[in-house]
Amino acid sequence: MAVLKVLRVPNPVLKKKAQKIDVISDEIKTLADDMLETMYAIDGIGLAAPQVGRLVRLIVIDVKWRKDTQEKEPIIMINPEICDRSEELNTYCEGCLSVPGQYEEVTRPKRVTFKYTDTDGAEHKVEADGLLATAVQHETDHLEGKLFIDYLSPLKRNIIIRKVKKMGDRLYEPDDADENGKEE
Ligand code: QAP
Ligand code: CO
Repeated sequence: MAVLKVLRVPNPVLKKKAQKIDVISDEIKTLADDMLETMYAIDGIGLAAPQVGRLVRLIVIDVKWRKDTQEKEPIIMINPEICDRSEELNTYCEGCLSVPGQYEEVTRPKRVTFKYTDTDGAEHKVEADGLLATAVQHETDHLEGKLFIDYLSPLKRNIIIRKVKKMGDRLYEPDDADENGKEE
């Protein structure tokens, strides 16, 4: 298992469409495990393969994870697909490991039905609302090269990209920001 490097905006790989997975190889299973380890290591609840530089249709989600209790409920989804979206909408303040330290409200369908294949090759169909519904939409967007900041105005988006660029490769723990001083 390994913690992988997470690409950040404006890395062009994040704008590319990911390819369907035909064979659930050991390589794919290892990638999924590494993505989970990466996600937990940097406090995420969702991660898509393109974020670690792999353009395949694989996402991991754990909306149950709590750092304090170490409670985990990881879901690995291969070739996830949203089948149905509710007309009712919901607004959630979203973040993304590829857009560290930045959070903005995004409005999406409140409930979705989605399907995916698990690492044993079994198909699942799930109806979700709440955080899981938002997370699945956010992560499947990554497979289409779409980020949550693409729902914002170009002005807001550019400001966010500039801020992330300025962070360079630094980690985004609050302590880090303090050490390096000067916000502009
Ligand atoms: C996507 O996002 C998501 O900026 C997953 O400094 C977003 O895990 C699903 C994170 C909203 C559902 C609702 C972001 C961690 C994690 C940061 C994440 C940061 C540290 C984001
Ligand atoms: Co994201």
